[in-house]
Amino acid sequence: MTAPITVDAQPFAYSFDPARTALIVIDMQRDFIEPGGFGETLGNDVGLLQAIVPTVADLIGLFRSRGWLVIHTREGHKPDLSDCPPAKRERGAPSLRIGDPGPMGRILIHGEPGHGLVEACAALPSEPVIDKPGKGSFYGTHLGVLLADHGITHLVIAGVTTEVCVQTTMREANDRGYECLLVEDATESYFPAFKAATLDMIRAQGGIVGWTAPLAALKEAVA
Ligand code: C5J
Repeated sequence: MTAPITVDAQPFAYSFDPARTALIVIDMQRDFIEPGGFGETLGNDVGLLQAIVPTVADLIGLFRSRGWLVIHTREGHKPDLSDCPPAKRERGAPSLRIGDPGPMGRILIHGEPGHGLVEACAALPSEPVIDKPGKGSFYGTHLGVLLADHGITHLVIAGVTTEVCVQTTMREANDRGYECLLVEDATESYFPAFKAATLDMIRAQGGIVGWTAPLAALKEAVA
């Protein structure tokens, strides 16, 4: 065990042992963040998400500089859509559906340009990338096994979108016993009110889902 680090967080201080902690960077994909991808086909303004890319890259850099574990996730589906429930593909009235050809290749399909991570948040060859068919990062993936293999007990979480894949993953992790810290300015939603509500509900009732803190608080704690 290395010396624990304590972050000034809400609803109270968050302590973690770096040797037992992983950063999970959720779905920093072109399909959510750049024009022409899945996010925009759903009618969203992707500019809000673009704004946090430097902060997420900074957070990734902090973990890398210390040699701490960084894990990335990507939401997407097999080219034959066998892992995409029709309910997910057919719901609503997007301008393009999952699997349709768009400006960045087929929407949310493995291997297509839009499915990739934005350049500033690209994974290093040594960093695990979890491909997930759902909103949560544990459903249909080997994330749980990977974390167990590394002896991970604590997760620092970032990425998009706050109330969808980030919150779903944090809830899945919390139910599995992980102590989770969401980095407030390294996550974003297409809907500012949804982000604010998610942060509130995570740390309500004594941290019922976990903790939140800005990146500056994490940096100060590790300095
Ligand atoms: C969404 C995600 N919003 N990564 N996916 O559909 O949050």
